[in-house]
Amino acid sequence: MGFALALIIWAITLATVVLFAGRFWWFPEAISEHGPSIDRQFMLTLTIIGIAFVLAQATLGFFIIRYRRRGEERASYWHESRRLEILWTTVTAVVFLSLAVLGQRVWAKLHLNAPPPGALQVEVTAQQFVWNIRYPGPDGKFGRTRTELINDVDNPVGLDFTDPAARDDIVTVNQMAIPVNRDIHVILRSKDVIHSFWVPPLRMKQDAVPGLAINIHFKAVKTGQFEIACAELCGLSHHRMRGFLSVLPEPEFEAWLRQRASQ
Ligand SMILES: [Cu+2]
Repeated sequence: MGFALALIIWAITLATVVLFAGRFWWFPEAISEHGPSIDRQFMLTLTIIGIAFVLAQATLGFFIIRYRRRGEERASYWHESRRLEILWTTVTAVVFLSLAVLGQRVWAKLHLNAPPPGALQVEVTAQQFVWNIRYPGPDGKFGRTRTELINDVDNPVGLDFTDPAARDDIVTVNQMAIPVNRDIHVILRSKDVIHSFWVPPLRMKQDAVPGLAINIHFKAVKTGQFEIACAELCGLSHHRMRGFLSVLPEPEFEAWLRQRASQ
């Protein structure tokens, strides 16, 4: 029995390693400037915990065989080794804290630093179960909004058209376009419950919280069509909350924006 159990544990360990190392089901290609540093951090963490996992499971199997029942066991009395306890607690803490500090650098650069000056501003307002995307229009200023003007048919963010700055604002539903190679500053809001703005190829995921305007920034360096998923269970139709992100060359983006403005 001891042998069989050890072999099963080793087989599961091997299968797990093959699944991860073979990358049969992996992330989509990163398209943002910061994406590779997130992927590097992920691989570093995965490699270190992978080694710890394999060592722990290999040792577990070994002990199961080494100390299996032979019918001649005798009870033994012993006390834990304080030196060993201190050693492995310290090693685990050092590895864990180092990884946390390294990861924090990447995260803080994105989430704690202000968006670079000149970044294109886009407001994303989540609601059950769509993404409302707003651009400030030619004046570069978001116009005033009032909650009592919100109307899901033709004014989803409640633009107040008595404010001249609001008249040229461009609002789309589930369709977001951004220019490639330019800093983008997204102001994230929610009208009802907590949602989460997630574009996997951007390596960017951020909760949208009612009552808060959360600022994130990123730069896409590859063009293409991508999906905006909601990564926070937000209601019965959460799975249908799906937007589209087009990363376009600057002239095409300008044309896209002009076309939206004329609608
Ligand atoms: Cu949602």
